[in-house]
Amino acid sequence: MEGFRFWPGALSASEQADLLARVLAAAEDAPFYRPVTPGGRPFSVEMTGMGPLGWVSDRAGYRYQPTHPVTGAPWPPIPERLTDLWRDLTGWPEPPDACLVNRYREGARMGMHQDLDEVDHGAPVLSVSLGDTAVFRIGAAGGGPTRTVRLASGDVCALTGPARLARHGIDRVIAGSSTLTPGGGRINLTLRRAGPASHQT
Ligand code: MD6
Ligand code: FE
Repeated sequence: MEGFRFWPGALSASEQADLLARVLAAAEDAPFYRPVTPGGRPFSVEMTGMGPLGWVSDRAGYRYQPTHPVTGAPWPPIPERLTDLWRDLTGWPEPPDACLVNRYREGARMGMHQDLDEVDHGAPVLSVSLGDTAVFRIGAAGGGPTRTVRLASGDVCALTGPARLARHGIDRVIAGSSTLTPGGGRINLTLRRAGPASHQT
């Protein structure tokens, strides 16, 4: 699919371990929590975030906000390694202002969706996978056939240009496929430009 970019093995084993340690340290201040859909159904995925804005979902809807919904504190900063990766791989002129952190434990999955809550749908979304391999499903924004891509620990992919509004989700996570995460499971990081570009007001 044009605009779907994939960099398998972008992060070495030591880079993965270093990044995971930084994310878990951030999650001590901004703990993983389980959001609910606007209809009140709990997600099977646990979430937290880093950066000026974080994506949240609750009875009031989906949105980005500057504080953690449980602690009320600002989100911790995005590690520099991730903003460097964003710059090097996407070439986007502005740094990411949100990094959503998804944690998949036994049986967690994510239904097909489009990422629509960002102001500028022209900016890419960059995804970094850590831990167990996921079966990622993707299809065109307007519907039709879908295909799957396995996302293993250290793989990076992006939705850019014509694929930015592609429908996508996680069918399942293959338990035991990686030993990176303590207690198993998968952590996915998605870097975004959520708010308006800084040259706009
Ligand atoms: C996940 N990823 O990999 C879920 N969104 O756990 C996403 O929802 C996603 O991988 C936008 C762009 C890339 C993604
Ligand atoms: Fe998404």
